[in-house]
Amino acid sequence: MEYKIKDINLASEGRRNIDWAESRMPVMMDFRKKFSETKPLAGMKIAGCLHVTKETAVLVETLIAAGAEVSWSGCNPLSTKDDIAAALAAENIAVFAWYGMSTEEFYWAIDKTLEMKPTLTLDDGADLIFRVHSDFPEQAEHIIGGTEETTTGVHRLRAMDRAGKLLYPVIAVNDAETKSDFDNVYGTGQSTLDGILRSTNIIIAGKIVVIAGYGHCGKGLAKNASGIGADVIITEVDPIQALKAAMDGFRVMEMDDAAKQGDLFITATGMKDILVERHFKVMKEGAIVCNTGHYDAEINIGELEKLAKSKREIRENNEEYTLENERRIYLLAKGRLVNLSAAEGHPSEVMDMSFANQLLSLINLAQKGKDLENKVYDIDRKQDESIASLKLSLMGYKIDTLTEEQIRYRDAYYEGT
Ligand code: NRN
Repeated sequence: MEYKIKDINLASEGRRNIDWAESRMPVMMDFRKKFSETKPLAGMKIAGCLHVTKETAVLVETLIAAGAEVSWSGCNPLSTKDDIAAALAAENIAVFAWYGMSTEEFYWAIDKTLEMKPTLTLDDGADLIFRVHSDFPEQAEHIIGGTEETTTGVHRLRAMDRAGKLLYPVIAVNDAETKSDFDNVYGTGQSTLDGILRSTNIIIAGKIVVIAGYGHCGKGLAKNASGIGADVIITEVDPIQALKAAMDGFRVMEMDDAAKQGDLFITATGMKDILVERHFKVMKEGAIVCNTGHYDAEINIGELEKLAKSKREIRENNEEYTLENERRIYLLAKGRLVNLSAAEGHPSEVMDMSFANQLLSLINLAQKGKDLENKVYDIDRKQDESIASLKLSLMGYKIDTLTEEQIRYRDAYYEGT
């Protein structure tokens, strides 16, 4: 099987990391046992474009156990874990991913995965599905459907759907409650701080931490940062999310004001130009800026470069910019999502549910995708409930169930207090 990775000699380290992830992903391992018997993905060819991490490897090997043929690329030039890519290649899996890809190499890798003429696509950020629509529309003929992992990707696909441009149906895996209420909140809340700590080793306690965006990711991040002693400021454009931040006890203000106060800035908006020239100009000496959104457009690096009279890499994933005003600003992971570029992404326990949604969504597409329209579909709530129930029982929890009488009461309208 053809593959292109950094170094096959990293395979044994990667395999140990995948074994570690498997021990923390009981839902996926339960499904792997079940579906390796029934092979619901038999005959399916899946092109995947999603961060090559130890958790993704568990998803890839489960898709294969369920009968699929798989070809994989990473969905960010700085997020591939080379030991994991090596471990997959050593299993004869077609993987085209390495840390530090150029933009050209990034799209070359996506195109390589399309050579298999997939029947299903799996995306994180919609770069693969976009590539099919822009460069290989004829491939849509044999693609039954696709799935999308992340908020930004779903946002882009819903825009395509509204414009009537989708060439095949897509399932919004991100919007499953057992994905976004866990991965985006608890996962991002922890993995972003993980990336920041690995690249700076600063103390968070006592620091003024400015978080741009109070969506699922920003909420988890604000809770975790304040939990270890940060003084959190939230910036937002949505009045409802901003009000929630205020009621959750966080300071809320415009970025123009926060820029003067912050010690550490984290963007989690999915929007471009959150931190720009006028903000860099007023930041304190030693301010640290990073992004945890999918794309690197949130911090305007071009404007930071313009203001700098010099720069150097002071630590791995940590660049020191010295501005004309002699103040220094530190940019982490070149403005790319810091949790996956400077750390290992979310912990396995939350990816267990995100990827269970990927797995079940792909099986649904394989079985019923041909009858769907070319639009964005939400996860069926039954799927969310089944994943949550399985996760709970595997964690050793039992919960109550409604009696027949209670069900009648719930569904009736005539019974009052
Ligand atoms: N460890 C991980 N492996 C991981 N952490 C976060 N993500 C990961 N993917 C594979 C993705 C989340 O699901 C990044 C996406 O942007 C987010 O939706």
